[in-house]
Amino acid sequence: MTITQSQRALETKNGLGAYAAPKTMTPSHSTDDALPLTGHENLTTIQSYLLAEERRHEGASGNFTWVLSAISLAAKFISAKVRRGALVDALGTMSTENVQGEVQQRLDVIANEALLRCLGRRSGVAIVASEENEEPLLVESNCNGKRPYVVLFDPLDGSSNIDVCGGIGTIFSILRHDRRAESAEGSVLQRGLEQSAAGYILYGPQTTLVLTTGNGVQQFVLDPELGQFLLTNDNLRIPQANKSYSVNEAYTSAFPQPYQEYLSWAHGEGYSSRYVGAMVADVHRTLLKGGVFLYPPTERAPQGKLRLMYEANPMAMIIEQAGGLACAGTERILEIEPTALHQRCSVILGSTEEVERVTSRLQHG
Ligand code: AHM
Ligand code: MG
Repeated sequence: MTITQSQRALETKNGLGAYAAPKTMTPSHSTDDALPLTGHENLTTIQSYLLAEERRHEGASGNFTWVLSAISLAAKFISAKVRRGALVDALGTMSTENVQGEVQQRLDVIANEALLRCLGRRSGVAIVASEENEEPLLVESNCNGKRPYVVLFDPLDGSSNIDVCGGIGTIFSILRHDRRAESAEGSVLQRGLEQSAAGYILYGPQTTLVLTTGNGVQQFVLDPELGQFLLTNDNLRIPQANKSYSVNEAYTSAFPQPYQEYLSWAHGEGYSSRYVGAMVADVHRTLLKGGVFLYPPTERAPQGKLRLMYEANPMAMIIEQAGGLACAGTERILEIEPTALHQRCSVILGSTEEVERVTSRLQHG
């Protein structure tokens, strides 16, 4: 649309020339519709969204907004590296292993460093903990006790998809720093229910950031031309049901019996199967379309494979805030008392009806 066309469209929509507006406008106008540049463009950035939220909380210091802005900056940096991939020599493996004993991909390391650097320099961050580091890192200059937040993350989830141009993502969880704790790990080991915020960034055909601060779920999409995450949905809700399950079905014979029975029941009911093999991509699809995502215990991983503190907890908070359920077996994930930073748990999350179909089998199994 040309400028003249879009001006005309506005004139029709507003009943007056858009550019006649200054007469009634004062500098105190701050909402997007006070200055309808085009009337159609989405101009609510994640920063403006967070600042507006901050204003609703009396006494907010701005620290939280600052922490989120560090995460969105790191996400833009990671997204740029992911997009260029082999062109900037960012693909392939390192000669090192991470704390889980897994071979690190170059992008794992790049993403981890980006998050550590962005978060480590922000006031507000007391401790950062990553899937890639054995111990939580105490941000050095925080000993004055003024920094209130702990940030945990999986810098690049779904590493096996990196080299094949598949969906990958970053998952994060934000907790309040517990100053009574005797060690950094002591402050980190809080139940998922204590999370102040949680989110993920999916580097797919678009880069999208999904966030909850405990007040519903918001989705932002990175506009590559503006270099900004723009709000596209301020209240994502998960469908109550959908005949779709997401699980690595090759492991079926290693799952406990009730999971096997659920899958065989779903086959008879005409369910479809969708599995990307990257939790961020599989949970994102489940959130938007409904269904259930499962990573059950297996013989090889009796506690499950996914990590409680920076994979299951943040995803559980998002799914619950969107109106769904998230369980580890029959237990609500957000109520699990953690005992170790890298502890694993099994996961069943998604639409309420679909999760209940699995958990009821586990209860009676
Ligand atoms: P990662 O954090 O090392 O990438 O591993 C976690 C990933 C999840 O994204 C995904 O749901 C799962 O591992 C896939 O595991 P599997 O290959 O056993 O199905
Ligand atoms: Mg992961």
